[in-house]
Amino acid sequence: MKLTPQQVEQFQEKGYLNIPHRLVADDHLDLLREHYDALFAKKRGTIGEGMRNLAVVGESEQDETADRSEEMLQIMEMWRFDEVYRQLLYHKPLLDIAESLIGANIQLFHDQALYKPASHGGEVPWHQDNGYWRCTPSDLVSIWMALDDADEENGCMNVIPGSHLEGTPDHDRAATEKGQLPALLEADVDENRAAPVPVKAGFGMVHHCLMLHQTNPNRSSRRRRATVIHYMPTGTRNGKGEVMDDHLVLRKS
Ligand SMILES: O=C(O)CCC(=O)C(=O)O
Repeated sequence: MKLTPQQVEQFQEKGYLNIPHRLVADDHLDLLREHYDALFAKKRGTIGEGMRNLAVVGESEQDETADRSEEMLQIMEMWRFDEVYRQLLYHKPLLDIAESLIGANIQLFHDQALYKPASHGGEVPWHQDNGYWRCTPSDLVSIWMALDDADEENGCMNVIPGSHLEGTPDHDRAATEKGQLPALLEADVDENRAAPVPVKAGFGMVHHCLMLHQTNPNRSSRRRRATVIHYMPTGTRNGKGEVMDDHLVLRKS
């Protein structure tokens, strides 16, 4: 289902949209959860080879003395490891949303799974996605889909509405009161403008790559599993100025 003109307008004004319809049916959601858990279980012992803990506090991710008590686990490019996630890239309801926002020539930038375990799930500081990517033109959009109900207690997205219209702030190495988070960047924001975006399992939110967002630590007894697909219009250039024509074409007009 394409977004309505009002929904597109809301996205253009705010830089994100809490998508009001389900993205996957219950049986599809179950399958995504099952494959997600299996991949995280398989990669648990292989930190540094496919799964990262973005919440490591120390001088570097490899630092042996680093504090790893918090976990914000990430598997990049789920689609390369799992057929169910490869098929998700072509899932019509998702591509219809992307098409409503960036047109019918759509390539994958990348996908990822982001897992905040219960009780000790780490934070993701304020950032713009393009603060990392540096793509041009900065027209990428991301669909963040909840595999568990995500709310303020277990670390749903928080956003700064309208921030995608305000340029690119500096991004510095992120730090918590415990020390540096070597994997993450952080931008300064006015938190008085922040708004939470709670999302039910099987639903999602879509955001612009210049919209500032963050997620809080998960101190609840519920885990928070999510998967994100980052879409780009064909012809987008990476941070080195190269057209990314080797990325998967997901839809073509
Ligand atoms: O899932 C999270 O906690 C962070 C997600 C995020 O930063 C993103 O999708 O760009």
